[in-house]
Amino acid sequence: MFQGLRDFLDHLDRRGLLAHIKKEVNTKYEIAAGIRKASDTNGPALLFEKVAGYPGWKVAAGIFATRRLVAEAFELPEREVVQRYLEREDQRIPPVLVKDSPAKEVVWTGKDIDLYKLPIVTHSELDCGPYITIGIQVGKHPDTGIRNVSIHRLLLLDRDKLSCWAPPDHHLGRMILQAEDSGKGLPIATAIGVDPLTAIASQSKVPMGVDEFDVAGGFHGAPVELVRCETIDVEVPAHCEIIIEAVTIPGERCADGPFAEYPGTYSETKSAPVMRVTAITMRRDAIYQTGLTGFPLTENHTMIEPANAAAAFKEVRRLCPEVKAVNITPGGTSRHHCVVSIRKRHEDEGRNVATALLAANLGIKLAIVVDEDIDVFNPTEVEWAVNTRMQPDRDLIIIPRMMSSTLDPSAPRSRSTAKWGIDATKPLDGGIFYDRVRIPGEDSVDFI
Ligand SMILES: Cc1cc2nc3c(=O)[nH]c(=O)nc-3n(C[C@H](O)[C@H](O)[C@H](O)COP(=O)(O)O)c2cc1C
Ligand SMILES: [Mn+2]
Repeated sequence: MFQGLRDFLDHLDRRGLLAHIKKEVNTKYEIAAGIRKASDTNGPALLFEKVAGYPGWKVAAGIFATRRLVAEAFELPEREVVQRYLEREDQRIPPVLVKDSPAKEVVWTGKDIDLYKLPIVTHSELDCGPYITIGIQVGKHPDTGIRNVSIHRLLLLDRDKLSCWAPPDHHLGRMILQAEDSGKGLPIATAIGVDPLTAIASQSKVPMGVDEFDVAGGFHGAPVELVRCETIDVEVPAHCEIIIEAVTIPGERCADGPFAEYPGTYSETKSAPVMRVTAITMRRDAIYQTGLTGFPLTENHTMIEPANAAAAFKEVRRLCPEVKAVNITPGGTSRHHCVVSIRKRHEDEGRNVATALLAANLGIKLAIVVDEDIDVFNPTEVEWAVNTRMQPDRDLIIIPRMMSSTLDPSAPRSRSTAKWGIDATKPLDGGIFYDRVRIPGEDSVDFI
């Protein structure tokens, strides 16, 4: 279990999964290009030790650049992450409040607040500016006071001003609008450099009214330690690196975008809430953290994938108790394509599973159902099943016009898409013509 980003970096270092970059790099594109390469080559997490224009600062980047790095946060092999996620997601442990935090060693308030002193990164070619991309935002519901934890990009607007891209279909966006209805700003704290399981728990699909720190506690098997902010009534992880305290300005909006989004394409310019920073506190030797969103895989895929796979698994389990494995695949942006393997007991069970996944409002656009002998994580095996066990006129299901959460550029209207399901399971009475060829002893060869 890791208390903060630092412990995790040490762990990655010991495992040979952290590259220390001594070459001086620029915050414009160069750091992001490094993350791009790490993701594309299944490479290590990155620690940039010399950043042009920001003497003394280190930037941790691509900490979740690959699925393997996410698995390291759970200290598990990649294939065991979803099962652990399913076991722990509902074993909630509430956080505890502590008095001291190293992230209070330096305190900037009033005229000392200056976001330009942080090494905030510009990521992709057409991005409209530098964004804080991987802080966790903590806010409290204006009526219930229940905390919400999530990740939203923040565009740097001024020394003490940031945008916060939190649309109303996300809990924080809804809370901003609810506070605005009564003419109030919403206090929002951004903690940069939190422990990895808290960052991943922020992506859990729990309903509004569930504090994601409780989920993080379940993942840790112990309560997350929180500390109070200096100028707003919000608590953040005590072992983080940097805390940005802010309040949204009711009614104020700014242009946000273009921004390289998770489909691997750009989002149009949107109108985002603006917040005023009331304090910045940090460790004396704080490490800044950035993450990439863009063409898959990036951290906006790897971090969200376990939550999506766990949700899909639960959905399938409702109607088919013999679910073997679920893969929310990278090419479907870790959101929209799902491959599931089942032990089917009825000829048409695969069709029910596919349509249930498409109807479940999980954002799944394509559901492929295969038998238990197919490894859902192996694209060749899945394609083989589609080739040898599926006939398009019989086994393809197309559902026109469904509501969906998607930034898919091919969508005919915002948040609308057609969906498709593929039943690539073999017939129950298929006999040896459908069986996968095997050679006795193929699993125990010891001479090569
Ligand atoms: C690296 C990363 C960046 C993200 N950026 C945004 C963002 O800018 N805006 C947004 O609405 N969601 C973003 N998300 C997704 C939300 O954080 C996620 O959907 C979260 O579960 C929402 O929390 P909620 O269920 O409490 O609304 C991002 C996720 C990750 C992993
Ligand atoms: Mn939430």
